[in-house]
Amino acid sequence: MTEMNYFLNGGNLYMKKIAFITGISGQDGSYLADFLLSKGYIVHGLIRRSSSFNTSRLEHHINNPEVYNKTFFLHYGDLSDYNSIYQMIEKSQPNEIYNLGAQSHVRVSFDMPVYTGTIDGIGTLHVLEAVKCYQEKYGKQIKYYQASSSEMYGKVQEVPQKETTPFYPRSPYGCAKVYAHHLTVNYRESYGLHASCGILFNHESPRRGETFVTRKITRAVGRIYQGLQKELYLGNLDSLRDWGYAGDYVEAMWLMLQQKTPDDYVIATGQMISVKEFLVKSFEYAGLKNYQDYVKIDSKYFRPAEVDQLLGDSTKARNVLGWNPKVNIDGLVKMMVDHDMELAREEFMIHHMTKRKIDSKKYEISYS
Ligand code: NAP
Ligand code: G4F
Repeated sequence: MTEMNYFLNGGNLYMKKIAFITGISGQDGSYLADFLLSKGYIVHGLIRRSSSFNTSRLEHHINNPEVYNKTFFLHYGDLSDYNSIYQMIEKSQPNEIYNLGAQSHVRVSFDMPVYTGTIDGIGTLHVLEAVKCYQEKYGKQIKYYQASSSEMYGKVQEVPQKETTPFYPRSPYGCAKVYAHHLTVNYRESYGLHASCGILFNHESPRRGETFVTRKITRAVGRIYQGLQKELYLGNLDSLRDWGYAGDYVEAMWLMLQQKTPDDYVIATGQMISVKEFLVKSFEYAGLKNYQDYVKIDSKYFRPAEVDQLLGDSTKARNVLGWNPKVNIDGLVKMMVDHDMELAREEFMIHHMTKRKIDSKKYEISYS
């Protein structure tokens, strides 16, 4: 234990809280790491071995010698590998675990159902079992957060959806998340784990993966504006989503683990718009009038079964946790388009400086 593990408050020395995050290199994991470090936590994260860099969202911590390997640590592991999870828990001795790691792309889960079930379903079981075994061995409680999803409501059984709404998943991803959700509730009820599920509706940001629809749109807006891309290929424009800001949603995860009693909470804005409306807002904000001039429909982006609409009722989280989203849909569009206009401007400058020919197809073709 070094002085980094303690903090001084009112003349007393306290141990810093320790958090362990799976999926730390993803959108939510990176915002959660920022949030917990700002609260004085020591943060450990699980990353996968990859042949290319997969830590771009964490570079501000990796490049900060005050933080890296002092209060912020990364460890190689995989949710499919129970040993790596258990060893990391023994090594980091966390007070809180946030299980955010997943194959999180719904369309891809139809192509890779077994892998998605293995990571999102059995991977969750690995983490829960490791927590249970660690608690039994050392008698120390670990609070557990499970990244459940509004995809579990699928073919929605009521509008809006709340904690008691029955699940009707429409994809291998949704099915795996339902399994992981029920496992978490079962470990809470069977073994007394302090385990909570956040049923989070879609949340986006400038760090959103580029194959999810909002980011795909805002990236294209920036590149079209700069003349780097001519067309944007999309699938179903009619589906409706309740989109919030990821930075707001990670606070809700933390709030769940600060409660005396574990429970499950819907986290959502309560506002729903269509993919088409998101398109219009993004193009108009950038000053590009007719989105129809650029958007083409490609059947490869449609799913075998679609989730037509998702609208969350987060009354419970607002009343019990005191959680409220700060960014609305227009604020989100502005944040993402502003960010991606700047990114495209930098890309354009590189083309300009290197006199590299612009190949718009490079940006237009993607797999998911
Ligand atoms: P994301 O950006 O796709 O991040 C997923 C993370 O999981 C990445 O760090 C990824 O690592 C990691 N991962 C993937 N496979 C793994 C494996 N086999 N072993 C260990 N780690 C693995 O997803 P996100 O948007 O941050 O979402 C976080 C969690 O919330 C996910 O569980 C997602 O299903 C759930 N969720 C998301 C939303 C949303 O709207 N964003 C809504 C509800 C629930 P790499 O970086 O190496 O790929
Ligand atoms: O951005 P999406 O891929 O998100 P989706 O499927 O709603 O899933 C996201 O939110 C879930 C929470 O509800 C998370 F659990 C999950 O991990 C993920 O973060 O697609 C949104 C909508 C869909 O209806 C899709 O069919 O946009 C439609 N869409 C239309 N064209 C497209 C495209 N989606 C993608 N990814 N790419 C397209 O070209």
